[in-house]
Amino acid sequence: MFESLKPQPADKILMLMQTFRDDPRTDKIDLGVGVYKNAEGLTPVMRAVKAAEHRLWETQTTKTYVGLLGDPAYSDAMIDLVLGDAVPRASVAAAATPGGTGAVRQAFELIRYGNPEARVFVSDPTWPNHLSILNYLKMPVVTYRYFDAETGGVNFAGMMEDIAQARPGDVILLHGCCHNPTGANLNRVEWQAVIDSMLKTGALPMVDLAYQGFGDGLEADAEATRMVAAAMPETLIAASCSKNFGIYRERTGLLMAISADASKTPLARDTLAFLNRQNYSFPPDHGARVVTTILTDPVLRADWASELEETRLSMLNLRQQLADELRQQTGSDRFAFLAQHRGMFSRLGASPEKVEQLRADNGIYMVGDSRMNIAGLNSKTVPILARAIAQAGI
Ligand code: PLP
Ligand code: TYF
Repeated sequence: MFESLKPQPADKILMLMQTFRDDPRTDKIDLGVGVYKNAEGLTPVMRAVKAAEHRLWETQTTKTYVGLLGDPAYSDAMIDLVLGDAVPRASVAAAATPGGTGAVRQAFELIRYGNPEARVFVSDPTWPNHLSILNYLKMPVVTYRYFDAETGGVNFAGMMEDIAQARPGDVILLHGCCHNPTGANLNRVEWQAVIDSMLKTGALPMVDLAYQGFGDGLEADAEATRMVAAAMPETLIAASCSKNFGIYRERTGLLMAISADASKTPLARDTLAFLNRQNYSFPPDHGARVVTTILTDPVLRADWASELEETRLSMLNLRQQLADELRQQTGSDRFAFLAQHRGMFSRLGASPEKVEQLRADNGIYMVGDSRMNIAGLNSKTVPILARAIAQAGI
């Protein structure tokens, strides 16, 4: 049987990780995979995570199975973090998942299971795994215009035109904050217009929230998701703890399905449990328990939030520094959008040839679509990158 398997294209982002590792140059700069790195280029375990793990090690007496939906205390803590009091708790069904990707996958499965006709509208561009999983599940995909390469911002008029084509039951996949891969985001007024459009067409929103706390702050980054959830009769949310808790490899995510009223929640919850059982049975627990320990302990929570805030501000500083440096090096304002973008990523707007040139000539690694991980920079490498961009004539 194995000989009949077809080779699959590799994930470009993960492939780049390996090429970077294999590059012998000592002054190489990694702006590839979306992992936060501090000024020393390290991805440390957050203080509160260490403390929570220590506490768990001391107090945990069993590792027996938990439940198909994971620990209810984890769902409660995460629903509180993501949704605040935007919707009644009783209208939210939630399932722990292996990472945000697990939540995305389970959300797609739920959509396909509930409405096999549903088309999923995704931004152009979007995180490549959205497309890869949708194609794998043989779900119909429609792209909506999103990024305006001229301005580095959102092509909002194009987006509105495209999502207006949704039929009742179609799904609009939205990045809750810190759009991956572009870094360009909607403002509050634009979010409201998207909500009005979905109310008009009868489309169902699915929010992918992988970077809460990396953009404008923990509360501000959840605002759009909360607006959507409060306004729409039904909403799906795929949340990830990988980045904001720095627990990438623990695989910690949550899928939330918000119903119009609490009477629908038990069926949604049973379906989420059913879907977990079909795919991996019980979701991973360790990361979820660490997150719960942090979020439910005021001291750990405050320490976590403050370390996350430092992380966020360090990325904002790098953005500003890079935009300033590029203004000096190029004598133009055309990269000012870098300081407006939010989150880890920015799409620079360079051609694949120029991206390759930066890699070959300068050892600067960004994804082929010119997505840069801002956290891969530090105050010493910002001027090096700016000079290279200017010299390459980007
Ligand atoms: N969604 C988006 C847009 C992402 O960028 C990521 C990756 O970090 C994820 C979801 C899920 O990440 P993970 O599965 O590592 O939690
Ligand atoms: O976009 C990124 O870089 C992160 C990490 O298959 C990632 O979301 C990249 C590729 C992948 C899974 C995660």
